[in-house]
Amino acid sequence: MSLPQRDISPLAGQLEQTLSAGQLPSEICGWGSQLLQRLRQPVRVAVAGSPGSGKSALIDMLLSRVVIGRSGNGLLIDVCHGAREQVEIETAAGQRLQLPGLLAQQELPQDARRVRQTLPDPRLRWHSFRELPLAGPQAAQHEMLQQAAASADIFLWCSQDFSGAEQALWAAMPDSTKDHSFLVLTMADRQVMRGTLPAVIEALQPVAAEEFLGVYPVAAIQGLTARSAETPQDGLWRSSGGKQLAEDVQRQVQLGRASDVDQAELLIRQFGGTLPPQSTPAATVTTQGPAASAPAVSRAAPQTACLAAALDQLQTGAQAMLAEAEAAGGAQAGPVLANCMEMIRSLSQSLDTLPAGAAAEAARTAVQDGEEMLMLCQLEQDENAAVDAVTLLIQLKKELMEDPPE
Ligand SMILES: Nc1nc2c(ncn2[C@@H]2O[C@H](COP(=O)(O)OP(=O)(O)O)[C@@H](O)[C@H]2O)c(=O)[nH]1
Ligand SMILES: [Mg+2]
Repeated sequence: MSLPQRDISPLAGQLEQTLSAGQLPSEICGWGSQLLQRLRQPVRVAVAGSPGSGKSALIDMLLSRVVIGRSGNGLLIDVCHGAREQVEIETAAGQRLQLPGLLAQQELPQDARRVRQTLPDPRLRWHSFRELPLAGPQAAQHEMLQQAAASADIFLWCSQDFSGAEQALWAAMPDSTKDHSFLVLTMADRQVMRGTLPAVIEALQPVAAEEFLGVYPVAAIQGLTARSAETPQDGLWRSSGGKQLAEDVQRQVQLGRASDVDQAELLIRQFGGTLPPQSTPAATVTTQGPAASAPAVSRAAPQTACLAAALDQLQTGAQAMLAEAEAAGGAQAGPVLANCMEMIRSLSQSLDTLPAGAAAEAARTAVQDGEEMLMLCQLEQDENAAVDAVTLLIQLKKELMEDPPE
């Protein structure tokens, strides 16, 4: 479950101004520029491993749909946010081809060298994925990883056994990368069948504790099935190991973001700038005040007034419920969940009254997805589920505010 993320572009703008005012000591300047660059791009998640280690399946699972599939075997693949589903292919001859749709549906040219997939998935605004295939001589893999360390914030290392050769490659990575990375034991279902999983985990635990945030056994095919089924299957999502990994990666993404925001605010305060008005401390549920998003509502076109009202109601209602759910605990979960469901249905009705258009369509999809997630929450009926459900509403509101249907 993803938590709401605040719009940090005003803060980035302010930081840029502070930097360009030229009053910063030179040693701070480099740091400031790097910080600005990080604020302006999504957190970059690299999914690395040998061919066939299950990288594509893992990314598809995290995207809840088959995006890569079996295509692009052995290629470097970026999956990023974009207005439409599109595949950009770079060939060895330096050609660039653009094809609409998903990589999984494409026949790639023989000499394809790298691929960039764009998707209008709102989660990709906050973090992008890069599939990083590791093959060839150890020295070449080492070189590739060292370069990748500079262009990725979080690594998911995919392997069935994290062999000695892999351990040697990872040992040479910078600590700053190790501190934000996960060891993913892929194809865990096979190991479960063979009865080998507990022993493998036990053997790897010490190295994982030292070199990663942890070891995560994942059965990606099952995880994807759970996420993409018509009736979402929370039990399977959990038991596939996908839920834990997805949540922990999400947490890292947010921690990284919050720390960048803190640093930017510190730098601006220290060097004479004023912070943008909506600048509040780190991005958490409780710091998301209704005031923060109010201007976007009032900018909405008249025909979206009913939507704006619905969104406002969503925000107010959600926050009240969140406070209630936190205070009252499990006893209140049922009514809170029912209330969330009602709110999202009324939002869905408001969207139905909007004129047709790509943005309205995207909003409908977002609300539909939200509805599905809520169904998932309802399966649990406990305090966490209630908090998740309300968080989801706040997140949904945030998404709709960022991309309001015209
Ligand atoms: N049983 C099982 N098979 C998997 C899993 N993940 C991937 N596979 C299969 O393993 C093969 C290689 O996976 P792929 O994701 O293409 O590996 P990549 O080369 O690292 O991208 C494919 O046939 C997948 O269907 C899993 O969790 N369980
Ligand atoms: Mg692959």
